[in-house]
Amino acid sequence: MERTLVLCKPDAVQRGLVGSILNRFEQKGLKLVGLKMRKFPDEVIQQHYSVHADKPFYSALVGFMTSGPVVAIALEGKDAINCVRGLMGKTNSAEAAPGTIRGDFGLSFSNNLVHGSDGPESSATELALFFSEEGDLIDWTPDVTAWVYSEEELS
Ligand code: IDP
Ligand code: MG
Repeated sequence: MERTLVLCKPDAVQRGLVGSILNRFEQKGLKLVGLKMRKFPDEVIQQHYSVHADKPFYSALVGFMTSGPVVAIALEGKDAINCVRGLMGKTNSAEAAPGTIRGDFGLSFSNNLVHGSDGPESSATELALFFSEEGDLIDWTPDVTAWVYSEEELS
């Protein structure tokens, strides 16, 4: 099982799409293990996007991500990182496939509704950054687990 970080960006919160977005992940069978709404401090967002610090869009990106509340979601499941990236769709929402979150709900490159970790290292770092307090992440087993996965997949 893998864990990954999703952020519902300020455009998703402002447009009232948090429930629809969370629903996609829950319907897929991914387990919700953390949920937090905050206006995250500049330093947290700067650190989160530090890999893009030398890009021309970096300051606009940080400005956008601190322009309003963000909802951070921690998800767990088989191959959760790739799974979430697939459900999100391509970075440029105008090009994202129908059926994906960006493909169904957006048209913008920058205001593209969601962030998802892109690998095991980034997911570990990002989860530690956004869910840093004791008790932020919950270990639990949904009763439906045995129906989401086969016995073999769970062993
Ligand atoms: P990702 O969110 O699909 O992983 P990244 O390349 O990691 O895409 O870029 C991080 C975020 O920065 C994007 O989601 C988008 O909001 C923004 N971004 C990336 N490239 C551009 C660009 O060329 N113009 C404007 N914003 C961009
Ligand atoms: Mg990225």
